[in-house]
Amino acid sequence: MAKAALPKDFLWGFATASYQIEGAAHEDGRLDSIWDVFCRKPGKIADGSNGDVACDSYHRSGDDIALLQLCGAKAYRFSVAWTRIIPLGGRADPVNPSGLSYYVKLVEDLIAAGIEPVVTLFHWDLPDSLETRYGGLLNRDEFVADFTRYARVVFEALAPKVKYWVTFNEPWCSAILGYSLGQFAPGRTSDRTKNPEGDASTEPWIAGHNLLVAHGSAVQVFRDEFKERFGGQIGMTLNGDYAYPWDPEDPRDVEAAERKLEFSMAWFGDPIYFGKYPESMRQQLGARLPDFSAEEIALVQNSNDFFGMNHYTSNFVRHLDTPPDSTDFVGNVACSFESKDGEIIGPETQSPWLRPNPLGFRRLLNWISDRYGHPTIYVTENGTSVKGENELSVEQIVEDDFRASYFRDYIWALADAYSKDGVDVRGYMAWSLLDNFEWADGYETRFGVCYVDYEGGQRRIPKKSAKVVGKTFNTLIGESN
Ligand code: GBH
Repeated sequence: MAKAALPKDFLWGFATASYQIEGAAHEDGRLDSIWDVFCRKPGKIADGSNGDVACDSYHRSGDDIALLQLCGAKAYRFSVAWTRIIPLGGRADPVNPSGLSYYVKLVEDLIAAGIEPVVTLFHWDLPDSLETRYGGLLNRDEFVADFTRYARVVFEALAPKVKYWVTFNEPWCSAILGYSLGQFAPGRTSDRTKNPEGDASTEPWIAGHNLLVAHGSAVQVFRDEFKERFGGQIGMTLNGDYAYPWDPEDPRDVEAAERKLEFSMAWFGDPIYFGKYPESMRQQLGARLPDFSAEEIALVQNSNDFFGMNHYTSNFVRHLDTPPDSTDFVGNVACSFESKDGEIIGPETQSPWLRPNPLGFRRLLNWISDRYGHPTIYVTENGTSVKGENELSVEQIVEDDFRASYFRDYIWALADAYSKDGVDVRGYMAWSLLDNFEWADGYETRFGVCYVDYEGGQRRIPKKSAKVVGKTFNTLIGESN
């Protein structure tokens, strides 16, 4: 059997997202995104915080680049804040030159430092004016046209220098957390204790559909107007947990695990690679799942140059004998961290949904590869929080052995998928370069390989894991020589 190894040109580095790190929320023309507004609502964010200051990366990109260099990173994935580029968001609204120049300089500085930029166009921070004007993601024609124009403006400024593009980060989260559970902006849900508005039985599927069409439309612009001139690749980034059957001997659990994967990954993957939603979703959701028109399919099918994958954890999945609720979004299954045999999937972290299970990562890479005909995959996020980390002293936080072994194990699982299973995975970005605004969990949950002292002048200190990521890649890439 082949030895675990990665190729010389393997692209590895670290990832962040605009609202989680930039701060400067009201500077240089930036206007509110739906996250600024969501954070102001009582009870939405665990510690009552917001992204007004975050890691202040808007003023400290030099520090961030220095950290990337220290870590030996070859790549940096960041996202562009739509509200900096077109503060009001719409296709007839003015472009904000100072917003654009922030990202132009960031890209130039990264390249000067020998670091490849990987740019995400949308990591959840929709201009709020589009939400209030026409319902944001729920309005297909307006949203698709506005996103397409925004994408074109960013391509025009950055395509000469940026070779890796992600349209949307985790459309599943935008749709389910934003329109079903109401945990993320805009917080719509059928749960009337959380929001007077929303319909979890229909809106997530409409939002998801419109995200797919907007992705397809932006990709068409990229391919027609930029790709030939400047080169580069574009794709969508999906999040998915791996699903093991709760009882591997029970075919109904085996099927349930597969269905769970389809409801998360294949919801977006199948339209892009096959031009239709998975059968299991159509069956359960019926007409609540929109149909693709011929025009939409022409945009969506074959719109990935690569498969972008975010992955953190795995579940045991069990079938249910009762019919699905109209608000179900997992494929009518029960998920747990314990199997029928009492096997625990992995140790606890600070995030209730996250338990390390490196084998699940290898399995999911194989699942994607097999289902979609061995596409090129870039892992655009992978990482962990650490139980109780925020309660520790700085001296203890930087000795993050738990996170360091998470990365070591997951990166070896990735190398196994590449060298033993033949998965065409060419890049990996650890989440995250910095401790940052962890959405509804605020600042209490840390995901960074670098500690950020929010109250202490934004001091950044690399943790042990920052070095371990680089060391692990250097070992695995060294093996291939
Ligand atoms: C990523 O999503 C995000 O892209 C990134 O911005 C974020 O900082 C990072 O995760 C760490 O959280 O609360 O039980 O309903 C990862 C996928 C899917 C993880 C939804 C949290 C919520 C589960 N996310 N999940 S629950």
